[in-house]
Amino acid sequence: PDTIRRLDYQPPAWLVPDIALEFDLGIELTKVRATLTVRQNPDAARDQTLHLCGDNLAAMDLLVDGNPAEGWSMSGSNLLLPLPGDAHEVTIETHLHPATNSQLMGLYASNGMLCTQCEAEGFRRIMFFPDRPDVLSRYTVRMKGDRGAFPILLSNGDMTASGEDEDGTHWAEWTDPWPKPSYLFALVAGDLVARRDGFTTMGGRKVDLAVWVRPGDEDRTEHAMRSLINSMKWDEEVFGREYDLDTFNIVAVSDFNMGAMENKGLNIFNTRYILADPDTATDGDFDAVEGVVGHEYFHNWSGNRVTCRDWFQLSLKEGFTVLRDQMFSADMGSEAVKRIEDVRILRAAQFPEDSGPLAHPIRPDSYQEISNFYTATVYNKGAEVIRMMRTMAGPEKFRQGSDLYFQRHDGEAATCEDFVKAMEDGAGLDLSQFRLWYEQAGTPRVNVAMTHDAGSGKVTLEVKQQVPATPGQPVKKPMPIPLKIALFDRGTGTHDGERTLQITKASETFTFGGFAQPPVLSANRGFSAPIQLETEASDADLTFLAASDDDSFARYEALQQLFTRELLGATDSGPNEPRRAAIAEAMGAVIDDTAIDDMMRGELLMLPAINFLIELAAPADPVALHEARERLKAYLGTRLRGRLTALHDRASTVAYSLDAASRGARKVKTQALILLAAADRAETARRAEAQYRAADNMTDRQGALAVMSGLDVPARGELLADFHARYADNALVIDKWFAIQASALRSDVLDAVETLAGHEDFTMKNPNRVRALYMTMAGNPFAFHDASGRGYRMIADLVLKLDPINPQTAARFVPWLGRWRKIEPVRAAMMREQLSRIAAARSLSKDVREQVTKSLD
Ligand code: B3K
Ligand code: ZN
Repeated sequence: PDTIRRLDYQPPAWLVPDIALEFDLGIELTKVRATLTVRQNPDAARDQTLHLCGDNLAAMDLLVDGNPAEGWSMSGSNLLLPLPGDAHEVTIETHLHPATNSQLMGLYASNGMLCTQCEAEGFRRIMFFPDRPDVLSRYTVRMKGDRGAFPILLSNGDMTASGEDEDGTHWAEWTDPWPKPSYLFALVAGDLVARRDGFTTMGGRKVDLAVWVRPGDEDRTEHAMRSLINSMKWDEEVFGREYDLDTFNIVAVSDFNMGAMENKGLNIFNTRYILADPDTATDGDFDAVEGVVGHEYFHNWSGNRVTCRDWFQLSLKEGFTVLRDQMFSADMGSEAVKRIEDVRILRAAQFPEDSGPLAHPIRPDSYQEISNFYTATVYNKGAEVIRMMRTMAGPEKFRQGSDLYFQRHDGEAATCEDFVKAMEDGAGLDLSQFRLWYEQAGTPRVNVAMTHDAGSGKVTLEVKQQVPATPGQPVKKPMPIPLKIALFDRGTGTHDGERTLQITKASETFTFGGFAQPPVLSANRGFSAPIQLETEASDADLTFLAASDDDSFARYEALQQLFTRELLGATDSGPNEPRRAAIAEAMGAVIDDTAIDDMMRGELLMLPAINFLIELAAPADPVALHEARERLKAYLGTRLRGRLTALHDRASTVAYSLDAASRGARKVKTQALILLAAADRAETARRAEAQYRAADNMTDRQGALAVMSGLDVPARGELLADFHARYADNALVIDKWFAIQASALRSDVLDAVETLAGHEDFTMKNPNRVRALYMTMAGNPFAFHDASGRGYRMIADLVLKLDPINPQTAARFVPWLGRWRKIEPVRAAMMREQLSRIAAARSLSKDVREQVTKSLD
């Protein structure tokens, strides 16, 4: 397989300043004619051959300056066209078959409409083109199609002309004045309705906004539209970024590989990140809509106006844009809760990646299939890296850095190095050592040991770091780490101010004076660096911080560490009684604490996920961890029964609204049920059933059903059937119905998944449905790590069956099996065996091949 390397980058020999595209649309057959103006790139080595990427295409017509092209050839699926001069006009026609495009890359059909997905390399499935992000062109798109089948015709930019023809067809022409790479091209044609609104930018531009959905879905678009307007305003206020077209369209599509796509002026979304109303979407779904709408909108500057030179620079747009969407969501809701949620995602998704066979730096050095690099590392760790720059610079200086970046590179295809340099110059930082965060993979392990000298009142912190070896990077250099700490006085419960330690070496010490008594160390406050921190805190210290830390993340973290200690210890030597009692007391205090809101309380009551514990226990027995976790839940549910039922009762009186108090009430309700269910099944089942039946919103209904679905009670089947019947015509809710059953902590969960795979609502063609069933099962350690190895077999079967249909989505299941090194030897061998079985398949996509080969190493 061909490996592409970052250091092999060469600028393109030919540029394409303009492209005109004409589409004759049809679900079965779409004809595309493109006219490219091409000219030699003065900044590249001269090459008289124009290299055009293609994927599954044939050139039905090929002209150069109006005459049939001569001497052209195919090299694999790419087209090589010799050109005599410096500038030419090249015309190419291709024929596409959208109805059979199950990969959902390029032009495809979804529910009778036509839409595109081009990032990263989908445009080459539409037209022969230098399909690389450093070739920027002005696009004019003319499309025509049947008025009845495709009443709405959309593309990038603004509509510049339209008309009707006698034969029942109509046409529209869209022009995008902003030069863009081919991955940002988009087209949508279909029977759609819009929620419309408007936004006036800070410079006075009046922008028409529309959210396009299938008829019948328009009532569920209000939140998406509000999120869009909030994003536009927020980006002006916080980053000084203004929108730059007269039109901004969003289209929701039900068959989509990812969450959404930031095509210039025409964002295309997975329906799950657009459609939301209280009856069908949970509070978490509302947040996801807001976050993804914001994310795609923010790409208009961080991604579109400044794009990537090559795909190794992906984190340039993705890491930065994730940081921007995180900051936006924090400003729209609770900053403290948002930070905890983001760290939880990082630990559950990115830490395992960073310590496994697929580990890569946020700026990878090589790839075989770029689709495999849309990872938690590039996205979420990428965001953490830029967040550290912001922490070091402070918000004002950081803004100066981002202003300089946008100003310097507007209209360009830039690199991560360009971003770092702009931050150095604009924010006044020295980032020479910091660049290691772009080069080295692996989560640094940082150990902080504290000593206190009673005589001098001095406290010494000895900080040691070690970056673990990762594939291709056996030896690492020490990283620069901004570590926020505070030293608490045990008596008063206060500290003398937060400090940021700038760690730069493998080992160094920091000394502070004025401590008559040994203080309590609070470290990595706010999760100031994406590291694994080890301290020698006693249980008493952690209990103290869980109760008194003024940094809400640190408070959460102290509780999580207590949980983690207990759960990891319990698998070897059973429960530690004093520690369990301390945890129960701390949890009780969390329930009683009137100074924190319910949103935060719900967060603090959550036990760490098994998939995070597996990381720490490696090699882990996942079922033993699960059992320890259930035992701790049962213990806490029993010890805190009175307080948890009172909490559930109190929260149940709060009326539905989207404000924080009401959302918080719903969050603690479900958390209380989860703990109570482990202690008293029958009584909790009654409570959950009552919550389900009384629910006037999806959060309560889904929360109750998820708890019920883990219990062996007669009402379980009845409620699941009720849920299905009630929402039979709502695909997104039926996804939830699949997911709730696949996430159940029950011994028959794998039987259920097998039955569900044969259900009439199941289809391999819809990625949301496949993920609802199988991604949920793979993430349910109780199911996936079943001692029989059946969960592993089912995922391998899925990968083999899905690969010919949709390789990109199939490849996303491989990393679950690739975590075999973290698991105890008997299961690890079975996981490997399934990887080998996939690897032995006669034909595999590049996507799956790369992931499987690397995972076996
Ligand atoms: N940029 C898109 C990613 C699409 C990748 C498809 N292989 C979504 C986003 O990050 O906004
Ligand atoms: Zn993105």
